[in-house]
Parts: sequence; structure tokens; C-alpha cells
Amino acid sequence: MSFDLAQHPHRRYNPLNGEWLLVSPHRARRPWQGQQEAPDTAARPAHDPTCYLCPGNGRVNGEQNPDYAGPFVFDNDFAALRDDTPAGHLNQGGLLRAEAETGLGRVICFSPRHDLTLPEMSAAAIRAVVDVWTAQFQELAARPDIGYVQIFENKGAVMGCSNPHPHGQIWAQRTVPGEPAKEGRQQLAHYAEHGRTLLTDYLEIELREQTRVVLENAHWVVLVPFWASWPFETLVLPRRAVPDLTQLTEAEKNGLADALRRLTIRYDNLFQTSFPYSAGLHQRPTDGPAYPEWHLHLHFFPPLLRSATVRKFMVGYELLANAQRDITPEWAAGQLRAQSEVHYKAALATG
Ligand code: H2U
Ligand code: ZN
Repeated sequence: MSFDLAQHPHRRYNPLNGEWLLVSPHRARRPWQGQQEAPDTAARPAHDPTCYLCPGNGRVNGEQNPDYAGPFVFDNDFAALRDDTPAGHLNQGGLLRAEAETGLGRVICFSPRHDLTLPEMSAAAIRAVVDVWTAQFQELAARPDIGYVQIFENKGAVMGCSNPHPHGQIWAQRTVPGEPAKEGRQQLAHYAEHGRTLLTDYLEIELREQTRVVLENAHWVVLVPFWASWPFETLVLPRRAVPDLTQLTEAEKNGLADALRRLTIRYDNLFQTSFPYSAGLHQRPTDGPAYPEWHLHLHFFPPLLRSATVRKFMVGYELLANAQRDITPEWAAGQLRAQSEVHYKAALATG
């Protein structure tokens, strides 16, 4: 009996953050119990008078949203970080340590439409969101008090998203937080040794093997990473190594919009539901250096496992030991590859 990644319990290494994952494929070999649920065809109004993100409506701080026509950015009224925090720190024997942290939070409404999530938007409308991410990164990166800019989206109530109006967030702060700091150390070590970015070398392997690739266009590749811990986790990678959005060409930005649209349609089609996830960009820190080792990418972390309601929980072993999965990344990639790029709601509407 020889070792087989599709059958035998094993550990996989995540070179991007230096951590390990336990894969137990034998547990997933029981028959697919994809619970049959009716397609979610719930419709929302294009404008909701009670939504604090819709154009023209009031927010909790009393401000009124403009009658915006494209993406709309405003300062988060309940930002986790503030730029008026006084400096200060605490250190008790090296064990109790604290430091004041400064920064800001912003909310990005993807469009005026209350009812259109990314997979239901046109590539041009998604490109407008990419442009806003780029402009926000550029503006914040230029500030001496901002060392890192995190752009992300929480989608769906299951991910703690409080408002269905499609929107993302930006948290920008003085220091580099944990996940990008880990990825930065790993990428720097690889670049120092090989003179190429870690993700350039990784992508070359994935393009050769093809087993985990979900979709490609001229400038981007979407794949289920070898070390994915969430069942249908994906990595969205530019073929050309650039450290941040401002380095992308027009064609690459259009390519990103295309990749995001096609990926999120496949996600919605998988369980015929508006597919929840946390997703976001990882880009170079903005504290000064050029960071040539940084290879911009997006992560999608979706919680669903078997159906619109059966999700993966990161609990006992995952909390106490390390991440674990049953279905293999290769199998998950195959499921996503098998999906149509016509949104199921559009397909149902045209019969
Ligand atoms: P989430 O549902 O993804 O948490 O996003 C909603 C964000 O909008 C949340 O961060 C902000 C919340 O603080 N918000 C405002 O800034 N103003 C409001 O009037 C309501 C919500
Ligand atoms: Zn709305």
C-alpha cells in the first residue's frame, strides 16, 4: 500500500503562513450527503428604505448617504481603530504587554443596488469596485501613520455580516497584523533564497498539475490551495508578481474583475444559494519599504461544506491543535470546476 493523498490521513504544509493542516480524506469517502435544498431564489428590493447603506438613506450617526451611482466609501461610524488614540504602552515583566494602536475603518458599498451581490454584478461594475480598492490603498499607503491596509468582505449572516446590502470594509492601522506578518516572513525567506516570489513558484506547480485550478484568464488564476483549510477555500492569484493593486495594468484589473465574477458565480451555483464567505486582499505593508517579495493575492474563506445550511466548524481539534479537513482540496476544486458560469438565478429565470 503506497501513500496516497486522496486516501490516507496526512499533514500538509502551508508555505504562505508556515503552518500545518491535517487532512483526513478517508472520512469523506462516505457517499456525498449533499442535502437537497430548494434553490434560494429570495429576492430583495433594489432599494430598501430601511437600509443604512442605500443611496439617500440616513446612517446611525445622523449623516445622510449621497445619491451615489457607483461604489460609495464612507468612514465606519463604529470603526475598530481610531486615529485620535493617545500614544501609550504597558510592559509588566515582558508578560503583560500592550501598545496603543491607531488607524481607521471605512465601509465600501459595492453599488447603489441593495439586491446585487458580486456574482450578480457586471464585470464593469466589479471593475469599479477594484478601482475603489486601488484608490483607497493608494491614498492610505501614502499616509505616514498607516503601516498596513486590510481590505475585505464579510458576506452572509453566517459570517456575521449585519446588512445584506453588498459591501466590504477597510481597516487600516499603524502596525502589520498577524496574518500578513506571517505571510510576509515566509515570502521574504523564499525570495531571499530563490530570487522569485513564493507564489510565482507555487503557481508554476499548480499550472503544471491543474488538479486544484478552478479557473483561469489571461492574467489571473483561481485555485484551491494545496493547504486550504476551509472546504471550498480559494486563492486568487495574478500571474505576474506585484506587491499591491497600484502596480496592476488596466488589463490585469479587468482580469481581476472577470476572475471574481466567475468565481463568485461558481460559488453561488455550488449549493444554489447566495454563498457566504470572508474574503480579502493581502498586499504589501505600507510602512515604507518596497517589499519586492510580496505577491498580491486574495483569499476566499467560505464556511459551507455540504449544502446551503451544512457548514464546517473550526472547533475542538482545530481550536486546540490545528486546522483539519475531510474532503480534499483536489476534490473541492473538481466540484468548483464542474459548476456553470451562468448564475443559477439567471438560469432558472430563462428556464
Ligand atoms: P458588516 O455587516 O460587514 O459588519 O458591515 C457593516 C458595517 O457598517 C459595520 O462595520 C458600519 C458598521 O460599523 N455601519 C456604519 O458605519 N454606519 C451605520 O450607520 C451602520 C453600520
Ligand atoms: Zn441597501
